Amino acid sequence: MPINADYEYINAERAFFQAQTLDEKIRALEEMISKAPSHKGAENLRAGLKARLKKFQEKKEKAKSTGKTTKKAIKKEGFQIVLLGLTNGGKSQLISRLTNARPRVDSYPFTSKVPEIGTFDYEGVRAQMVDLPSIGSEAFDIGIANTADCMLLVVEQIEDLEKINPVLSRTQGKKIIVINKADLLEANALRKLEEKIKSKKLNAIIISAQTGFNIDQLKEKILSEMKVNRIYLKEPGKVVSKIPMVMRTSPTVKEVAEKIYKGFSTKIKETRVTGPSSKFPNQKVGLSHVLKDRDIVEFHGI
Ligand SMILES: Nc1nc2c(ncn2[C@@H]2O[C@H](COP(=O)(O)OP(=O)(O)O)[C@@H](O)[C@H]2O)c(=O)[nH]1
Ligand SMILES: [Mg+2]
Repeated sequence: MPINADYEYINAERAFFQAQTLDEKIRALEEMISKAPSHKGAENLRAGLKARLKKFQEKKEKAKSTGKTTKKAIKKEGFQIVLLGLTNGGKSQLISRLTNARPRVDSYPFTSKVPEIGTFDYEGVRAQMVDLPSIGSEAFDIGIANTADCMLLVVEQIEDLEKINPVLSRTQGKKIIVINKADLLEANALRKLEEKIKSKKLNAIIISAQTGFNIDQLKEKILSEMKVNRIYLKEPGKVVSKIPMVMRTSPTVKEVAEKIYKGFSTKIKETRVTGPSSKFPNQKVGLSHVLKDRDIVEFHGI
């Protein structure tokens, strides 16, 4: 926030972040420019705003002349996780931590112009991860987030959520608040932030995309939010398969058997289960038994 930003400017900025169309954004930016502080210290701010307005206007002209939008098509394949946040929050840095994608990480605002895509691959679960352009940038498009299974709201402070929440009205996936740049906090501030999360009952985690602090905990959280069910198969007398079957809802033994034996599951003589859904290891269960995440299933007699 600029020095001595007054109330009208803050309002205009809020309108800008909530704007969903190009026209609304242009209007809000014009308002921001007219309400921006006029003193010398805010020169950079005003120049930056004008440059952004110019870009939006150019984009509008382009859209008019070609008659189409500049959306990049992203196919949803299986599970999808979307990164959302304001510019500079650390989304690009985070997707490099969590996936094989290596987008540009930059302190210059609005670096990411197109969505970056990577594969999140953790404990047998694969998901497509999309790093969207920052909210407020001309390239931002909420469309993809509306159908995502999980959203990571990447922020530097809890207050940033006020600018993110308004665009989430049509999203359906689980939301995890990811408070980044923990490495910049002193122990005391970190503890206070943790307390705030607890008292407000926020589904939040404090991380550092740069140092890797709490990244494994974040990965676990993503898995538990997506409610994946990993079913490991074991052939009698052999070791457990390393790669699980991943299912969205808790499957029955019959559903798993049908996936493997396609129409022949009735030939199974006996099923043994070891894991969270079994009362004891190697429990004998029927076809209607409901399995849980991380169960090991062994089919006999087929
Ligand atoms: N100190 C610190 N800086 C970070 C962290 N994550 C990202 N940054 C810095 O924040 C700036 C913006 O990061 P970037 O990933 O490009 O943000 P984006 O605009 O949300 O994609 C860069 O200068 C990064 O080096 C972090 O965990 N700690
Ligand atoms: Mg980025």
